[in-house]
Amino acid sequence: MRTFFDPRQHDHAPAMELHNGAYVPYAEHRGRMENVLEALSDIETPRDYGLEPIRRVHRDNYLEFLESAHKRWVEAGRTGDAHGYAWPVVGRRPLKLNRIDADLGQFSFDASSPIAAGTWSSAYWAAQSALAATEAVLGGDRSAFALCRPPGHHCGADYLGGYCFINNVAVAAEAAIAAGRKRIAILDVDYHHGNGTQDIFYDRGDVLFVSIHAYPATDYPFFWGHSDERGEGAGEGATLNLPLPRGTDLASYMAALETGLAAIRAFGADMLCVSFGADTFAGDPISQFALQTADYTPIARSIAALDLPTVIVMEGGYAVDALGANVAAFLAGFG
Ligand code: OKP
Ligand code: ZN
Repeated sequence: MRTFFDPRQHDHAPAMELHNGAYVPYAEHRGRMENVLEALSDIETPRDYGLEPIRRVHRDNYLEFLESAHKRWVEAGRTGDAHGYAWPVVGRRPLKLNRIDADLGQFSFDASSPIAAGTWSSAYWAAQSALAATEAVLGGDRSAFALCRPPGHHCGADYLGGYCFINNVAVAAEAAIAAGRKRIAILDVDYHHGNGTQDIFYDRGDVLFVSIHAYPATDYPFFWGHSDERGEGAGEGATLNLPLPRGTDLASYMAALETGLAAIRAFGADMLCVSFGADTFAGDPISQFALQTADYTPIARSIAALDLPTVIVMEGGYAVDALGANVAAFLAGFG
């Protein structure tokens, strides 16, 4: 399977994140990718598809903010990474504010995603990797893998959060639609609910979003991913949330997966995009499912049995020493 990664995806290097009341080293670090790169071979760098495919997903004011935020932070006399501290929980509306701290609140939903000097470059190239994998699949490959870092599924059209800045899987889906595909299914198997992807396609009938994740009552991102969120307008019924309890093992995971796969079959997709997070692994330091490395192969085999052209996009996975093996086990299922 062709695999895409650009070395500029390493540029993003925030130092610390707010975790349970203290600043701890940033969990979504370059060592994750280094472990995966060691486990895979023949990595290709993507070509540059430009900003246009990213603008199909994200609003211009958000992209302008994201590209300039760290520079504005430095110009405001700050050191280190840009962190927000105030959020418009009530009455979020497109106010034009020019203080960097106001914009950090306006364009984010949490405090877990500081913006560093290299953030824009890495997020941009992660999206280009997703576009290269999409191009491979549109060109006839059965599947392709975009080793995206930073991940993307928590960020929406005009907000970042959850270590995510550009929604790579949404960029891939929109590129497929722009190339003439009519119905896209997105299957999100990261431990955390893909709230950004859900929001982006919530009112769309041509993109089915199916997510298997930890109950948002116990786990981040809390405010999305509940089973009563089913889409709206033309997208009514085109969102399916399958939350599972902490401690979920392969048997119960497979039962939820079969429900999700049945919905994808019924939808009649002509292409599949998978948001793959390996943070469902038993050893993940920030997650609480109980999957083992060998479990990723039968999971992937069931997904591959849909027999759809498939773009696989990397999301989370923080048990760094096992990440390469977990990714390799998953990709092996598409063999
Ligand atoms: C990103 B992905 C809490 C910090 C929460 C956000 C987790 C983002 C996960 N102590 N950090 O879905 O793997
Ligand atoms: Zn996750």
